[in-house]
Amino acid sequence: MQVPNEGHVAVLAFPFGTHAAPLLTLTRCLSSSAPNLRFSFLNSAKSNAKVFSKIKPDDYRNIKPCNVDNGIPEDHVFSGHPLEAVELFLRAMPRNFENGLKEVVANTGTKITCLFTGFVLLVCGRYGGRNGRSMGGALDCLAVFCFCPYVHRCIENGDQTLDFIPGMNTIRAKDLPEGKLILPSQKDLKSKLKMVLNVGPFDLASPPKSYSDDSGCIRWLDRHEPASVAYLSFGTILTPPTNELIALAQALEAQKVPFLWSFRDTSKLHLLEAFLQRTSTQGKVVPWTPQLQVLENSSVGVFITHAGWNSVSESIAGGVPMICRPFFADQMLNSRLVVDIWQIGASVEGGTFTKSGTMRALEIVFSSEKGKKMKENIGVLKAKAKMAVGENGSSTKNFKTLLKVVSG
Ligand code: U2F
Repeated sequence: MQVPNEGHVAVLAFPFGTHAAPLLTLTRCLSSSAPNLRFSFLNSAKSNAKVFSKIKPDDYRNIKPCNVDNGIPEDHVFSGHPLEAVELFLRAMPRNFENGLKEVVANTGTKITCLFTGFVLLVCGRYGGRNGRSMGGALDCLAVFCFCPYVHRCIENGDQTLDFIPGMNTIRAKDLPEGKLILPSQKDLKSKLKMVLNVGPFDLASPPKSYSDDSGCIRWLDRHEPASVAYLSFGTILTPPTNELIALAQALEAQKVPFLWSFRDTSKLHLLEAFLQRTSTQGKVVPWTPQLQVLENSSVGVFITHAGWNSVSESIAGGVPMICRPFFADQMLNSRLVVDIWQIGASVEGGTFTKSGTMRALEIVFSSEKGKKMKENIGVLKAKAKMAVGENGSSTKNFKTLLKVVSG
């Protein structure tokens, strides 16, 4: 086998939610186009095991998974808070990545020629990396992160729009990601973002060849009328609170909408026991779906989502309008893009699921002129996305530039 010897790219992944998987997809695209480069994929052991288990070793010959410390002390007892592991990992940063980088340099005897990160990080620029690269979710979200220190100084109330940031005049302060942000100064970051290359969606460029569907979701969907089914999923981290789960179930039952529900936290299913019995022929509730293929199935008419970036992108690729109920991080901003800017979805009145608000949102998407327009708009966006990843598309061109930059 050819030994990669023309450069060493260190890819630093954020091991929570659906961050590492799309970063690995991009790394695989780069590595197959640049077989002479060596890629080290630095990530927590748990996340590395998960994302690499989904691909065949032949598909990542020049990528080596490298595990970094997850920051969890040996005798640690988890309190049950959903963000505890994230907090511990962030506390271990950047030391854990620094140690990981030292280790891969020592083990391979090759210094790092490019640092490629799944999130904005302070370690760029050290360890011999002359190229610091970053990728994340929506470009608008990255723009907001870049301006964050400035934004927080300028806003007076949540409804104020961000018209002091070029191109963001319809985004409101309350759409911004909350919480702590690890950011260099605005001046420092601006000097690093000399080039912005928007690439993807890669699933449209090279759709996965196979998928598993243990619960028979696609067979079930195939039995339904075009654009008649509501698909529900809230990603890989969260489950809506109990009152909202009940309101959602009541709305689906009252509207008699066929539904496919990816219900992650099965320990909460007992809360909906009576509903599940009454609706056993109307809907299907499963712990996991092949979401990409679900959204491409012509029977799906709406996606009820938390507006995680991958879900939004996959819904656009499938041409399915959304009902957004964002919870945290970039989800408010993504939802605002979907609902108000691209007009390819609806929000729920009051921002949380109630029976009447959800019924109204379903009516809008399924039966109103506005809903028809959303379907048209998402069709246009899907076509643009397809064009972007086509032979002469913007993503393809940007990818070639990125390849040159990464190859040094
Ligand atoms: C975090 O988001 P999540 O991981 O919770 O949600 P998504 O970005 O929407 O990604 C969910 C992925 O899981 C897949 C689905 C998406 O690729 O296709 N999936 C599936 O295949 N089957 C299922 O039954 C359910 C999901 C974070 F919370 C968000 O705010 C960020 O936007 C996001 C990306 O950075 O990461």
